[in-house]
Amino acid sequence: MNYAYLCTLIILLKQPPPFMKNFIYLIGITTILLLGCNSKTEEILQTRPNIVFIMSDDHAYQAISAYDNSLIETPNIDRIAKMGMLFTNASVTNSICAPSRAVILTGKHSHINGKIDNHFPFDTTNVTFPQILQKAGYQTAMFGKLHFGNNPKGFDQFKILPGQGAYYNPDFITKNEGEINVKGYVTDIITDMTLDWLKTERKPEDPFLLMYLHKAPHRSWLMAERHMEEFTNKTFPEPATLFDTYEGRPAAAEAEMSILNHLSWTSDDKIYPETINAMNAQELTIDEGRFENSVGRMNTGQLANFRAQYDKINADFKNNYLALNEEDKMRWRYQRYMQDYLGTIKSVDENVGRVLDYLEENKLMENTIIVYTSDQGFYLGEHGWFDKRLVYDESFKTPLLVAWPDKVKPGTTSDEMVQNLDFAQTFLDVAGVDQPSDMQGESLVPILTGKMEDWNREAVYYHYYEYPAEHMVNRHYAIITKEYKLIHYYFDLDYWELIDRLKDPKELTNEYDNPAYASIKEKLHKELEEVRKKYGDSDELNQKYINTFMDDVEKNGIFGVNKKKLEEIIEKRKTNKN
Ligand SMILES: [Ca+2]
Repeated sequence: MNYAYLCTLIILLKQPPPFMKNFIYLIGITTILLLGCNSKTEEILQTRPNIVFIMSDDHAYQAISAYDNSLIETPNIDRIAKMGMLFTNASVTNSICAPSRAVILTGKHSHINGKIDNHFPFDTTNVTFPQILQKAGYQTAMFGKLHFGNNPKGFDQFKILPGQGAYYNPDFITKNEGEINVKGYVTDIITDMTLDWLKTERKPEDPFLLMYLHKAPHRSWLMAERHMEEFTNKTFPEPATLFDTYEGRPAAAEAEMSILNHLSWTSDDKIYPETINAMNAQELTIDEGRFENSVGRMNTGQLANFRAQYDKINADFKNNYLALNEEDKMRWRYQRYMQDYLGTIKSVDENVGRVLDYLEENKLMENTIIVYTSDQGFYLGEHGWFDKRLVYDESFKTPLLVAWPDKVKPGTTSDEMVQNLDFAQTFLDVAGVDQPSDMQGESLVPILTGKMEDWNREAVYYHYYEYPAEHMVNRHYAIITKEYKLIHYYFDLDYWELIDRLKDPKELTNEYDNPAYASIKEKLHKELEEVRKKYGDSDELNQKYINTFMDDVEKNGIFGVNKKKLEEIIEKRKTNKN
């Protein structure tokens, strides 16, 4: 009996198909007993863990029942927390889609990996952790939304949505089949692709990295047909800060993320262009393009099911909306927003359940680390907002649930300040692969396995760049500890905010000029300078990124920005230069 045969037997023994189980088990045990185990076979027995990385797009932790069940029940996502650890202070370094993904893949802050905003494509000369894992013998696959402006490197298989992708009948860019169109609902399709890969392409002899990435619940929200009746008839509790007046926080006041004023009537609220035309009211604008790109993609059957529910909403809107006062208009739009946003999450939860079931049924749970996260959080009416970007908790924090049987104690919680910056090194650590010294995160394995003596982080760094752009959130950087946030808005506004996280968890008061916080302020300023130095960020880099962005905006324009405001910024920049 040769060595290769023995290896095959041992591998089969570890993950046997059910019908072969007893037979192989007997032969395997006999073989091992006859030949004994040398060091090479022991090495094979110590197989490296599989990694299943599940990420949704814009999934607020407020919409996961393991965190908070006042809006929705997510029993399947919650299974991961029950099996493992729920992080209550997990955050991102830059709360916006593609930059977050670049941080996750590179283990480097935005100012180092260069992907600071959604505007410019990702620099593919960056080394990513999937490339390293692939070289180390991992089988790698990615399905769903990447949102990078280019294709992923280091994957044996991928099927990704172009850009934001579509909810209905989406197109995919694939590694081996070119661009394809698939009929159906995007969350179901991404899951079908994932399960299909697990069933037919996964090599049982290799450990694998599977990135299963949902488009949902990204705007413009379109839920699966099967959830439309239930969710369009629900009423949700309002957040306490729905009517925030932004006192003492000028950047928040300038942000264009108001549910009342900045959602699209057609694509977000699903008010049909014909309804708006019939109402002939100045406050209602038609965004035909966005409507066409979302609802317009439905086929006849899908559209009939959609209209069966949304016709009633349009009738109610037409008959009642304009007579409401401003507060009630906000309430109406908040309910409309929540119904559709949470409706898309229902199918994410169902589909995560399908993948967990498969892993369980095929004995893949035991040696697999499963992560559920989002590329950042999202405002669900807090401060009157939808969207993300600002360093306030609902978008700065992100859900993070990690299961790893036998390694992570089931049902545990951690409030450590962990970030999306840490994923790359965590996965390399899990795989037993060297972590490149220029990565800037830290492995979360000590926290996961209860070795807290190896973890001592007390603050994290945040930096948001995309301005002037859609939603008009000023550029800002910040240091965040468990107790405080010190934030500098530096373009186009220039001022500081200090938030007392424990006293003011809703983040409504800027304490920066409050004398009671003088010594805390001083300490935080010092720590902020240290953390910027540690990560290699600086005012010079800020200026470099402003120049690159504004030079391009002045030449090519930018989508979704108020023309007058943009001209003001350009004019001010010229004056400052001279
Ligand atoms: Ca996102």
